[in-house]
Amino acid sequence: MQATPDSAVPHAAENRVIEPLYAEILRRNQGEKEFHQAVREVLETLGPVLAQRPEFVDARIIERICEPERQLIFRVPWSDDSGDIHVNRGFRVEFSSSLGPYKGGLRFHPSVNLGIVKFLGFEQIFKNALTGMPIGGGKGGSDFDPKGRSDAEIMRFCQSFMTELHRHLGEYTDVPAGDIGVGGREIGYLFGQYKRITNRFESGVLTGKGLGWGGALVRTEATGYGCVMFTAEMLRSRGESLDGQRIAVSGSGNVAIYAIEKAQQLGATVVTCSDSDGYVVDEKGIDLALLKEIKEAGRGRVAEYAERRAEAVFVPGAGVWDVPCDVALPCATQNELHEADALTLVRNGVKAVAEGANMPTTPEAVRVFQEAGVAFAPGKAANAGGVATSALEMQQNASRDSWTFAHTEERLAEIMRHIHDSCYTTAERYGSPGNYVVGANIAGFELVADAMLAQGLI
Ligand code: NDP
Ligand code: 2IT
Repeated sequence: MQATPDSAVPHAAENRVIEPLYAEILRRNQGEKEFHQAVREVLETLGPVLAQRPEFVDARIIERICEPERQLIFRVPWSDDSGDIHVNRGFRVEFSSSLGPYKGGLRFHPSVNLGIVKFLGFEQIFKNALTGMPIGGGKGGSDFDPKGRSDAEIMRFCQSFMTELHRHLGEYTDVPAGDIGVGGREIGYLFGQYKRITNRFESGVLTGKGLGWGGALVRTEATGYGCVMFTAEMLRSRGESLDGQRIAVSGSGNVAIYAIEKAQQLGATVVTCSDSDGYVVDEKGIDLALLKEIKEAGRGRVAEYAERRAEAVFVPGAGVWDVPCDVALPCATQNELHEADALTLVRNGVKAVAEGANMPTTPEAVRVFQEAGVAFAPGKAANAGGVATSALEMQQNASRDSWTFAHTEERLAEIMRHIHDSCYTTAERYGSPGNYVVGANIAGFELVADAMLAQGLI
């Protein structure tokens, strides 16, 4: 994936507080380009709030918020089915506990490194604040590649990973969940090992659990559903709806599949999905039952979808953004939608873009959308439904209760409306009406910064 080179904060020359802070962050976190990108995107929007709240500057909130409370890096040795030994690297970055226990997913993908975990953990702080739930920010994972591994290999890897990580977790301390490469199967193996080592059935220590042993209805669907609910709110504020819209989705994992499902429920036609081999275009609309069978049951590739469905075409080695659409939902990974893609989407008449993935749109592409008047929802707002429903899972675990699908989905819809409205009104209040990036960053930042002020210098 292409990343953005380090450079000074754009438009920040006038802001004498933020520019030296960003320079110092670059100096102290060398080579962590995705972390730099995520920090820059937040800092370049904070000028107006720092001008109104000088106490945040005096208390050095930015310096503190950009430095994780704790960073863990550990060895994960495991043996494959042939008895050969492998050594991977495990990470957990416990970024902020101002609003609650550290909360955020685990990613297993060969590209994982400290900079990627830190960008994800940093985003998570503000995202979790926006949900209005009592959760701090963290993220973790490993450079382990689960592709092509047997269930037994995945289990041994998860057991080795948790053998080290367990000492840092707890329902009041740090509560991981899934992300790329970590779904229900992995959470099961991780939970089993945690339980075995600690001799505690501590349901609230992980979220995304199976429904029979402490999991919550709607958690599987929540990120994709929430992203589409947020999109519907953005369109509603412009007097439109999703009904009849043509949608391009990238990715074909957990987030993409349930974004497609909710979009179809709301009357839209989704014409694409993808994986790292290429994309599928299906003018009749994605056959979701077939996609789920290939991806969820078979752990297969989207190319197989086109082989099995006459209406569909597979385009190898390319992204989906050349396909004309009204709404674009990037749901695969970071920096997957570039400036040239954004220009193509705008030329083709896109009206709204919502990030199901974390930071899938490069800063240059975000600017293209904003300058063209496209409604653009950053991931920390649009994909917050997943972690919000994780917090609902923790709530159910704490009260030893379980809620119905309908009740939980209504809670999710309420939360997404709340996030939309607080981003919208915050952007207006700080002089950038319609700018959800400004709204999300400032609304999330204020909540965390106020808690930090109240809790003293820690
Ligand atoms: P999955 O592992 O279920 O699916 C990931 C999808 O993205 C797959 O289709 C995968 O294709 C594709 N992908 C991953 N890495 C790359 C890459 N480097 N290049 C091209 N395609 C890639 O993960 P999720 O659906 O859970 O996560 C997708 C995104 O959503 C991530 O950015 C994640 O951080 C974010 N997110 C997830 C949440 C959740 O609850 N799961 C919550 C909020 C955000 P392939 O199989 O070929 O690798
Ligand atoms: O990026 C994310 O918000 C997630 N992967 C979900 C985190 C969670 O704790 O549910």
